[in-house]
Amino acid sequence: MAYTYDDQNIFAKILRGEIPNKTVLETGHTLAFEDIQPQAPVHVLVIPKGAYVDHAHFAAEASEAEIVDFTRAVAEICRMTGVTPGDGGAGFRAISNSGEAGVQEVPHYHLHILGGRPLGRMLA
Ligand code: D5M
Repeated sequence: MAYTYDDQNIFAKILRGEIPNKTVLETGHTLAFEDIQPQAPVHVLVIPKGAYVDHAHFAAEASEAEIVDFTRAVAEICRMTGVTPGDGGAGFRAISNSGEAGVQEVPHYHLHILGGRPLGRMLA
């Protein structure tokens, strides 16, 4: 599978510092910032710094260091924002919209972390 990455997407611009963001956590390979249209009291977007379109692209082409860094950053953000179950939090949901049917608006891989309120049973 060949992936085409649009380097003019809004998260690429955030990574280049061309537009501001409210950073929650930055690590070597990962950036996390507040969603501009929050759907819950905690709504953080986690993105790899590398140019990946979606989860499949990231899983196929990112290095193990990038994948480990991203995965651990997600856990750290949940801890920092107080949503981790068993660590004082009531739980969270992590969602990655992918492609047209998934209504992915920004073509740079991102995980939404939602929490801080009861999220209901259904995903969509
Ligand atoms: O959703 C993309 C998400 O990205 C959506 O929840 C709004 C958010 N967004 C868009 N622009 C910005 C900026 N500039 N800062 C922070 N958050 C932003 P998806 O459908 O998953 O692609």
